[in-house]
This record gives sequence, structure tokens and C-alpha cells, in this order.
Amino acid sequence: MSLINYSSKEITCKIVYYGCGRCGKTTNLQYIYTKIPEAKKSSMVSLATEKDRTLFFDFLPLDLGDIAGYKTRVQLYTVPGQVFYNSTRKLVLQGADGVVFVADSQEARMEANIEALKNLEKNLREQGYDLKSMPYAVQFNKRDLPTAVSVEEMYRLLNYKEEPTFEAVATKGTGVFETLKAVAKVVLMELKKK
Ligand SMILES: Nc1nc2c(ncn2[C@@H]2O[C@H](COP(=O)(O)OP(=O)(O)O)[C@@H](O)[C@H]2O)c(=O)[nH]1
Ligand SMILES: [Mg+2]
Repeated sequence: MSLINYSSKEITCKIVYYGCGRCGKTTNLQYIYTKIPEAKKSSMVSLATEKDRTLFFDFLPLDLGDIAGYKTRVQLYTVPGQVFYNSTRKLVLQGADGVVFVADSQEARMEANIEALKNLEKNLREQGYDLKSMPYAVQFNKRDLPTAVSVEEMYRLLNYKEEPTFEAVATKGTGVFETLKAVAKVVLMELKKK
């Protein structure tokens, strides 16, 4: 549900980074924030607890330049991953144009990834969206860790609809922009249909 302002010729769309607690959602946004040229970014807003965990969301507005004469803005959000913050996750999902699912590659987090994916699908459905038709990309993060499960196994467990899927080490920035570009591309293609 992107906002199109015809008089000021601006399009604003919303992309939500979803995933279990500590999978690296905030790290993705932090990396993007450090790499965006000054002129193209506003400040990143994070509502975090004292332990640095996202309490409500992180928010990063980006300027993607002009498309067909319209100034295009993307707003990136993360959700809090901890199980008990579900009402917040639903709130942050409202009006999403696209979703990035960040999966933690560590073996011990595989169950949490699967739960988070089910939770995403359910929360979207409850708001009248369908993950099947939503612009969507997946990131297998933390590929640097020795306990990382093989990519093939993760794909088997987490692939939803043959969505674009990327390996990443968000702390180093590997795969971060590839993931963002892939989802932004689908979001913009959807917008052009309207
Ligand atoms: N080794 C490793 N650690 C990571 C990676 N990405 C994130 N982390 C760490 O995982 C922890 C949780 O990351 P954070 O972005 O806060 O997770 P969030 O709960 O999904 O927002 C932090 O200590 C990060 O530094 C990665 O690719 N590799
Ligand atoms: Mg976070």
C-alpha cells in the first residue's frame, strides 16, 4: 500500500525486514545507513532497549531517485523478533509493500526461523495480505559462523515461493544491498502495474 502523491509527484513505499530475534535485521539497516550518501538519507530511528534489542522498530528512509518523473522513497522497517512482541510486528507490517525475511544460519536458530516464517504468513493473512503475492526476498544471514547450516538445507526448510534468496554476512555488509535491491525491484515492478 504505497503512498502516491500526485501533486508533489512522490511515491513512498514500505519494506519490512522480518525474522526471528537476533537474526540480523537491525544490522542490515545499520549497514545500509552507513553506505548511503549523505544527500540521500535522513536519520535512522531506532527504538531499542538497553540491551540494544529492537523494542518497537528501526526505521530508515531512503531516496531511490526518480522513476517516470516521480521521486521515489523507500522506508525500511524492522520488527522486534522476540516471540512476545507479536502485536508490534502486526502493526509494523501494516501497509507493507514488500518483505525481506532474514534467517539466522545457525543450526540452533532453525526452529526459530521456521516459527518466524509461519508467524509472518499468519500476520499478513490476518491483515488481508498474502505472502504468495507480496514482493518478497530472503536472506540467509550469518554465513560466517561455523555452526551455519548448509544453504541447500536452509532453502529446503525456508523457501516459500522460489523467491530471490541471498547469502549474507550482515556485519560485514555481504549480501545486504543485493537483498534490498532484489525486493525493491519487485516492489517497483508492482507499482508500475498500478
Ligand atoms: N557473526 C555474525 N553476527 C551477526 C551477523 N549479523 C548480525 N550479527 C550479530 O547478531 C546480533 C543480533 O543482530 P541484530 O541486527 O541486533 O538482530 P535483530 O534482532 O534481527 O535486529 C548482533 O550481535 C549482531 O552483531 C552476521 O552476519 N554474522
Ligand atoms: Mg533489531
